[in-house]
Amino acid sequence: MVKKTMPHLDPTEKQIVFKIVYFGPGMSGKTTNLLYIHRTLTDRYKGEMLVLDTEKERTLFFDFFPVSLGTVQGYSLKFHLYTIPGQIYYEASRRIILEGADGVVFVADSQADKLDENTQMFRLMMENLLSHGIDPDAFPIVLQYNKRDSNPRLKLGVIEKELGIEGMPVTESIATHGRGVMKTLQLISREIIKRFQIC
Ligand SMILES: Nc1nc2c(ncn2[C@@H]2O[C@H](COP(=O)(O)OP(=O)(O)OP(=O)(O)O)[C@@H](O)[C@H]2O)c(=O)[nH]1
Ligand SMILES: [Mg+2]
Repeated sequence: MVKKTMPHLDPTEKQIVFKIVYFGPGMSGKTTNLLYIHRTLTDRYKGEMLVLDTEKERTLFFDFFPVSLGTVQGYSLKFHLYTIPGQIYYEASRRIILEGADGVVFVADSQADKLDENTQMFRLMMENLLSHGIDPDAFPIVLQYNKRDSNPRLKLGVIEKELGIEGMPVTESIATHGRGVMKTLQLISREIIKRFQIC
């Protein structure tokens, strides 16, 4: 049974809203993930996609769209999907967008020379979560190795090894082809709901 004190539960509207943030370094494929999900879902499940302040293909503030997943115990279940801007100087925007997140997809760039950018951004994300009072160790995070079509590319596991973390759900993807994108969304949704049920 869901707790009435949960901030994303709205008894008046009879809906539960979860916030999923796609985090990761610049150009890793966060917006491409959202665009693919938005294209794939039928109208019944999705709201309009908002792509804010884009310059060429770089996100300057965030992308957003809502997904409706049906009804649980009379409550409509929704996911709000966001991306952050990956360029390093948008730290303040990243902090704002991460606030109130229920889970994160960390979109890593698999190109062989991107290990440092990935780990640097992952560390920034952990700091951000802590600054919002979130314990990153007990927080739903899915690590997506995107751009698996790169050559040469990072081996699976190197990011976790470099960061000294383990046990995180991992997916592989080629977001431009949609490969692995829906699987990643399913995994993070499952992690979030699992945690919500425990609360
Ligand atoms: N080869 C390849 N290119 C990809 C893949 N995913 C995304 N891209 C390309 O990478 C570039 C950046 O993708 P975006 O989705 O805009 O990246 P982003 O993470 O939103 O970037 P910022 O908004 O700057 O943080 C685009 O040209 C995409 O087409 C992939 O799996 N493989
Ligand atoms: Mg983007």
